[in-house]
Amino acid sequence: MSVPASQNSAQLTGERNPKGGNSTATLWESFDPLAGKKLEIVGPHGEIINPKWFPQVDDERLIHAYKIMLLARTSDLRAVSLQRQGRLYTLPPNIGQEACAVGSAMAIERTDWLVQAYRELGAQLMHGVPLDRWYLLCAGSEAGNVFPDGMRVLPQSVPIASQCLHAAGIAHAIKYKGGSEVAIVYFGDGATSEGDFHEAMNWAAVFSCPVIFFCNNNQYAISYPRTSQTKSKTIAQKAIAYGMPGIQVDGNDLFAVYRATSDAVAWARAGNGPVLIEAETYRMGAHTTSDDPTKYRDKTEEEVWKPRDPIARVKQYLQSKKLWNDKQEAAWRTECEQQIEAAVRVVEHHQASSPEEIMTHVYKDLCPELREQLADLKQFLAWKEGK
Ligand SMILES: Cc1ncc(C[n+]2csc(CCOP(=O)(O)OP(=O)(O)O)c2C)c(N)n1
Repeated sequence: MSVPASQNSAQLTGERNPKGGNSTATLWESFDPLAGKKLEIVGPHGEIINPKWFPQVDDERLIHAYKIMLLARTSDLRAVSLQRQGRLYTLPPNIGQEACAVGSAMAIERTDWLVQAYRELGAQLMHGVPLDRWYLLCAGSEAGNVFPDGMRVLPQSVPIASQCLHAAGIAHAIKYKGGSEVAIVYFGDGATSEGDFHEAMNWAAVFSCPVIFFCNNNQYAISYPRTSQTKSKTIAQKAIAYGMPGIQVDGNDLFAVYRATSDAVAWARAGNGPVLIEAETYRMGAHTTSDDPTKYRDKTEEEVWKPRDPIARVKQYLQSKKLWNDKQEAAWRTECEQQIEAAVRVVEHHQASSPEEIMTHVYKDLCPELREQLADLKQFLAWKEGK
């Protein structure tokens, strides 16, 4: 189903750039976040609004990206419905952030490292992760964090921003070993208020590590709005303090996300060090299925973002170029349903994890404190079951 990035004919039409390239100005020089510049390429109706920076992407690859966005969306909606039926546990919906996930993962190769937070279903699928892994994790199984051999994907990270350090470490190792791979790490706007984010940015910049810091600025950290948690006008500008390029992009525009990430990957691969990308987007759903966004945000705000749906935008672009039609849409939606059914069947036939696995999956030998905690847990579960 997936098309490797290397098959991508993406010859960038706009000014090109990584150091040593043939260009006049880098993307980041042209889109200085301190000057209020943001990269936008395709508008809300699929119209090209900034042809200069339009990435020339192979049609097949673009259609593939659209299909993955749709698969991520339908899988997400289905998972929320299954959670409401008690068939999956608490999960963080991805809806609204598909362009961020798919557009960025589209820019990396299979040999590169994907270091995710917990809202990157589209990136996982784009990188070739089987759909059932995501459902398995939502069903509480650690098997969801075990990827096919050789796949360079880290487990989902729930401790906020900790994965930024993992990515910086991986990128440092790549550099030390003289490799040409890059690592891309995802995190939210809230994560930029954590120490781990700052330590990782500093380390990566000082040692010129090939890592792309990708911030999904979806406007909220649970109920806390982006505007209340940092005094910086943009998140992208935080890069400047660390001595690396930073760029703000329209995160609901697949083309802008892809263009910025492609340039960042080329920049990092060429040995120039890290880049920070801030993708401005909106979490259309709840923070998790345990959350109620009506308690802290206005319905009118959600209405403002609705017409900016990242999937509708790509669809309109494809249709305007006669690359996609209603018949193909209906056929792909049926295919999505079949893939989801198959993944759900895997989950429902999977043996449930034991409580011990919470600890034994992580540690080879348990220390006395953990042994004690495990004994307490078992005692509690036995009491709960009335034994
Ligand atoms: C170190 C840490 N502190 C607190 C939490 C509780 N927590 C879970 S999600 C979340 C908000 C994260 O917001 P953001 O980084 O913007 O990502 P988003 O969920 O919006 O994608 C918090 C505080 C946590 N998981 N880890």
